[in-house]
Amino acid sequence: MADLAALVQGVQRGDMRALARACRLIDERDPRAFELLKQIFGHEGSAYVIGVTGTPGAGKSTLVDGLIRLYRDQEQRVAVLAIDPTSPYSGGAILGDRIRMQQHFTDEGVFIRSIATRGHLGGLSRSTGDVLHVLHAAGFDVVILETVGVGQDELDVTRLADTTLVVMAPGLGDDIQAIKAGILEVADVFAVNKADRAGADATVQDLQQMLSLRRVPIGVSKMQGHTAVSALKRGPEAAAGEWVPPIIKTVAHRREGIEALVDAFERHREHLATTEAGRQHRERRRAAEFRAILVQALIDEVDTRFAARVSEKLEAVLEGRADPYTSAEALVREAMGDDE
Ligand SMILES: Nc1nc2c(ncn2[C@@H]2O[C@H](COP(=O)(O)OP(=O)(O)O)[C@@H](O)[C@H]2O)c(=O)[nH]1
Ligand SMILES: [Mg+2]
Repeated sequence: MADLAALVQGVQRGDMRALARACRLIDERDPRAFELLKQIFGHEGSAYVIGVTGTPGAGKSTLVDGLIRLYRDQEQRVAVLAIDPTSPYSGGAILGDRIRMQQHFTDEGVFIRSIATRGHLGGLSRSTGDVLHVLHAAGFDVVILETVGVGQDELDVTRLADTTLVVMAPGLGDDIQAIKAGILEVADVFAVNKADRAGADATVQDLQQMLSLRRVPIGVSKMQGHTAVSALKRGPEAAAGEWVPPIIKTVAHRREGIEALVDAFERHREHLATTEAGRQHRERRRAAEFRAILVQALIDEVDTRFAARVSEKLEAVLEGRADPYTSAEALVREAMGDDE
């Protein structure tokens, strides 16, 4: 426990080794991780959390690199969590990015870590959420969550963010994928990166088109549809305080458009801080987190205390002697202590 106290203090000081250790304990679901999370709760700062998602190759990592530099120039402390559900956290797709980001490793104001744990209930968003608490406690000003792709896990992760940036690039077939992946729903800001390439303006127009369609309620006439489009063009606060995702053109490797991006983030942050929608966003996030923690706690409890009963029931289900519904219901009753 003296060990734990030292870890808590290290985390609160923002000590890089303590942070790495805390992340490892969370990855491993070590019981000490929960003690740590309990102890730091209520002593947290509030980092501004930016989720970055989009098709592989769109330029997310290059943009994140530009963002780190800009925030560091402003003397803000930055943490980056690279979310990669497909590979173990020390390797895979992240490795290239790591090498690129190595220049930041000697900077005490930058913490970079990848998260790749699979198989946790509540998935990646759960362990990412835990790590976020640690980073808040360590007093970072900005946390960037960069996903490798745009699957459901990644979209869940971006829901942990205050602001979600969706990065697109011309010629990647982004538009169709975007609709499929529900990206329009999660995006607060769009970057159309690789604006040095042909087709960037077309990508911007496609996006504008899709956003305006989304904003027209079903059954509204074409004329009103027109109104919605022009309202969109008037800027982010156009329709009665509703946030309309701005579209920013960037050329990440030349660091063009990064200031405009950060400016859009600031406006969205302000929007969240001052509107009912922002309050609801925070409340939904906390409610979802509590449910995920509760469900995990219940499962852990059942698994440790009723391991034998769980396997008995499972066997009966596998052998076709019992149906899974009745079996699960019976187990829950037993666990709750009301098996009459
Ligand atoms: N032409 C051009 N290439 C870029 C731009 N931004 C990034 N790239 C290149 O695109 C490739 C993929 O970038 P990366 O940041 O790794 O994309 P990620 O997979 O979304 O993280 C790299 O070779 C970058 O150098 C840009 O604005 N213009
Ligand atoms: Mg990347």
